[in-house]
Amino acid sequence: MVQDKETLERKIEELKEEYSKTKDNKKTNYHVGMIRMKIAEAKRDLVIASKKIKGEGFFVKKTGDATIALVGFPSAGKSSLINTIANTRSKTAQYAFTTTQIIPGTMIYKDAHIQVFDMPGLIEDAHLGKGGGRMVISASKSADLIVFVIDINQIHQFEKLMKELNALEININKKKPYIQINEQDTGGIKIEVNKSGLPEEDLKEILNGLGTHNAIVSVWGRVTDDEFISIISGRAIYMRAIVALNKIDTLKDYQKVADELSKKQNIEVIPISATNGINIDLLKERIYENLGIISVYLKPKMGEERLMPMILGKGADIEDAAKKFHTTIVDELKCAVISGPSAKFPNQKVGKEHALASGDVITFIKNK
Ligand SMILES: Nc1nc2c(ncn2[C@@H]2O[C@H](COP(=O)(O)OP(=O)(O)OP(=O)(O)O)[C@@H](O)[C@H]2O)c(=O)[nH]1
Ligand SMILES: [Mg+2]
Repeated sequence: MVQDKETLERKIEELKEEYSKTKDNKKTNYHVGMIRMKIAEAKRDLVIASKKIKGEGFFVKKTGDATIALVGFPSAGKSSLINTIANTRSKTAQYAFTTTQIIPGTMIYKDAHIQVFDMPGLIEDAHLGKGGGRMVISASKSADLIVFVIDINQIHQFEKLMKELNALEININKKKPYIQINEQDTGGIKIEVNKSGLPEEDLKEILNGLGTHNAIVSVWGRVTDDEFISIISGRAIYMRAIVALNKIDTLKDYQKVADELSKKQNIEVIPISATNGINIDLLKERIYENLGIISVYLKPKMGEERLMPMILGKGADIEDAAKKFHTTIVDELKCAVISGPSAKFPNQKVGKEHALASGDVITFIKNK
């Protein structure tokens, strides 16, 4: 049954009241988790009931080797930044809500084509769809890395941003705890491994509450009850992010502010000025590094000058490079000749499992 807006708003208020009453009682851990889940669901229904949100299920076409999203409050300098790092002209202005659509651009760094999305500014309650917030967050989810753009004079906005993302079950810079659930026909719930930090009883109750009654379960990492629910219901999202702390030209002691923010929030912070061009190369380098990519260069034949760049994931080996180049070459591949950072000496002969490094030059050698 679809409930109307007023009913849902009332329901959320009631649940919040119940939540605040039960919150501090340790024995009701599971109950609290369930209330929070119900609140989250009611909020989602509210968004749908409001029908104000366009672009839900919004799709941004991904191109290039990787994608980043510039996310922040209005006037933080997102558009000024995309204009500096990418080949785009996105409108900038002193007033808020200058950007109303997602503007794509391309940043080229070490031959990698990194797609950049300039987003409309987020505001409080963005997760409820305010100011098109859900569209922005939903598009950000498709990125490989989020770059939070924060005005150094407004650093309190960082926590607000995290709150908006957390409300949509997006976890930032957290490792996803490994949870294994093998459903069975009978036998009840058997917990084989429990490194969650939660009592076994709580795990069982949550699983029962979500309709799993027979299963062999292993939880390999620490989780809260909310996170456990979020993961097993398939809604949890894990994303990497860094902070571009902008407008440092307006504050003398910017490094101290950057260090404090980084330490407090446990996130990498790069102090920059988008309009004055300070630390822009450093930011590009940190984006590239945090994307976990490497740039290697294929040389078709020994002695040839022409090099073809190829972008791979960190940890890739010769065979991965061959696969990306052409699927058929893998079967014929004998070895490779490499020069560069991963080679012991120029033109070293290496096998298929040789791990590559950024800047390597590779020539494939086929079986005759
Ligand atoms: N002093 C200073 N001003 C900046 C810097 N970066 C951006 N600005 C100014 O801040 C204002 C807002 O910049 P925008 O780039 O439009 O901000 P935005 O985050 O795209 O804003 P919305 O599109 O409204 O979300 C403009 O007047 C910019 O000139 C900077 O590094 N230093
Ligand atoms: Mg803008």
